[in-house]
This record gives sequence, structure tokens and C-alpha cells, in this order.
Amino acid sequence: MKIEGIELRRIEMPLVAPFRTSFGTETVKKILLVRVVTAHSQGWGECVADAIPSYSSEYVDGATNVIRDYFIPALAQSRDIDMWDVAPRLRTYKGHPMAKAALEMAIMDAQLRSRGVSFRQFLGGTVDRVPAGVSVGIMDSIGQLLDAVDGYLSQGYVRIKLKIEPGWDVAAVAAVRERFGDDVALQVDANTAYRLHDLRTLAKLDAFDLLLIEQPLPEDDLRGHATLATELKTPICLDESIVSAKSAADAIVMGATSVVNIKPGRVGGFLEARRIHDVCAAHDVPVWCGGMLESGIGRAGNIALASLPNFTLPGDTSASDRYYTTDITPPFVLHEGHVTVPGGDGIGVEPDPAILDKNTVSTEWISFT
Ligand code: NPG
Repeated sequence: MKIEGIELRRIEMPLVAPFRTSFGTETVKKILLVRVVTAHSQGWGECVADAIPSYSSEYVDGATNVIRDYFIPALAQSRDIDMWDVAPRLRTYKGHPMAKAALEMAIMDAQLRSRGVSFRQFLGGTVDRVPAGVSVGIMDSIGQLLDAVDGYLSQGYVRIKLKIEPGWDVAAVAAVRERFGDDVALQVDANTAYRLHDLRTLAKLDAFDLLLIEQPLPEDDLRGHATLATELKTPICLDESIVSAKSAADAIVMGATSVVNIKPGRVGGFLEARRIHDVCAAHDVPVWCGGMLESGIGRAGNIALASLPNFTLPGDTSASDRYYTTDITPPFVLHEGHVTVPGGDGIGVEPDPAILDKNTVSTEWISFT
């Protein structure tokens, strides 16, 4: 596939409400979009790096720079590029999986569109719709949290994930269980906010029959997670720690995780995400698809990934209006707790040019010719 050029487009989208996690509060999502143009098609990729390096070491300005200054020149050495070439050609550059994933996604989208194949077909998805969970941020009060959960349950979300941190954990979970009962599929996400010495607090969560506790300890602490797993009844699920199929295999074999959150951006792209899916399936470890507040572009890819057979738990694949009043693509909507897997070529959605322009902060065109 011959690439004519790549556009790096920065957009900013206001969130419907502030989203607070153990590492910070977001009110506006700053997104880098990558558009790859070939003679026959174009393809879109979304970089999930945050504005600041707090979830991981990547951040959106850094991702923009590394793509412009290193990755595109490496790819432009030959105009003829296949999606399978992207990761090997960028391997000399350490890290930056979110930036690499965005480029690979755009190239994959262009290539699949020109072949008339959808992400779902290419990845091996087996269903037309996937169950949608929702992630609920840390709030100022329990009352506020209960109102938010109530709203999401009435919209039909089939699983609730509560963000937790020390001081906002057992009481929040207890209040949600007490108000909404034991039938609600409930899980928690700590985003690395605890240490092994918090074992007693974390063990109190065992009383609430949670689906899982996500990433309680720092990402490099696989041994700590393995220890925790022997002490807790609640299954441990790793997110930040799982950066490749190899790290997934290591974590599983060490007993550090019994469920895996797969985010294509975190692991360098959809090709590696599918390898992680396969490794987990081979170990009978269920997976679910995480989210990073993506616009419709990234969301479309995530939903296609979530249609693979070992995605047996609902993902953070919520409807567009969970985060955005107006998405840049036609919105993903909730029907009976599910979202529809796009069936069109490539990611199956296109941004609306007027909405895209309205949210655009800057664009850069890098020609390959
Ligand atoms: O639904 O897209 C979504 C967001 C789900 O909670 C969510 N994401 O740690 O998984 C996470 C968290 C996150 C959000 C992480 C933004 C980093 C940035």
C-alpha cells in the first residue's frame, strides 16, 4: 500500500462531566488523530495518550512529537507499507506504545478499507453487538455516586466499574451494593493507587462479591499482585501491567492476574491486542476491553476487538454519550445494554467533517512524496 501522506490532527472535546480517577481529573479530552492517505483510501487512528503523563509515561504532546520526528520518517523510508510492517519498523524506538498504536491503527484502517474488510472480520469477531459496561469516576460524595450509578443502571448498562483510591473504596462499594443489590455486576479499578501494606483494606472488598479488582498495585509489581491474589477472594485483573502478549503470559503464569483488561493503545496496537486475547484464551483467562475515553474513532476499533470470543466480560465499551454530547462520528448508542459492532469497511465509521473541524486545535500534513 503506497502512502501519500499522514495528517496529525489535534482535537479537544469537552466531557459531559468531569472524570476523576486516582491519578487526576479530566474535563476536556485532548486527542491526537492520525489520518493516513493512500491512492485508494484513507484510514483513521486515535492516540489514547492523555494530556499529562499520569496513567502512563505517554502524553499527547509527546506522542505527537515522536510520531512526527521519529516514526513517520522511519515509515517514509519506503512508501509501500503494510500494517504488519509498522511494529517491526518502529521497534528500534523504545516505548511509546500509544503513539505506535495510533499509526498502526490508521494504516490498518486504510488497508482494510481498500480491501473491503471490516475490523471485526479481520480481527475474528464473532458477534454483532457487545455488552456495555460503564466506568464511574470518584465523586465528591456517596450521594453523588449513587445518583450516577442509578442513572447508568436506568440507561441499561450491564456492568458498573467504580474507580477507587485509598479513602474512597470500601464505603463507596458498600453503599452501591446496599442501594442496588447483589445482582448488579460490579467491579473496581484502583489504577495502581494501593501498596501491599493496604492488604487489609483490599480484603474488606471481598465481602461484596466483585467481579474483579483492577490494577490495585503499581504496574511493575507483578510479584505483589501474585501475593495479593493468594490473599484475596476477589479476582485480580491487570491493566497497566499488561503491555504485550509476553507480559500477559508472564503475569498469568506467575499467578498475578486471573482476568485481563485489553486496551489496544496501551499494548501498541490491535495486532498485539489480538495476540494478548489469544494468549489469555489459551490459558482460560477471560478478557475484557478497556477504554480511554475515546472518540467514535477509537471506540469503533475497541468495539470490534470486543467482539472476539474470549471477551467474555462486559468492557468499558460504553455509548458515546457517556463522555460526549456530540461525538465526531455518528454516536455509538446503547440498546438493551449493548452497543453494535460496526460492520462497514475498516473501522466502519467516518468523522463528520464539520464536527471534526469545530473541535480541531491544529493539523499538520506530512507528505511522503
Ligand atoms: O470508558 O473509555 C472509558 C474509560 C474507562 O475508566 C476508564 N478508563 O484506567 O481504565 C482506566 C481509565 C482511564 C481513563 C485511564 C483515561 C486513562 C485515561
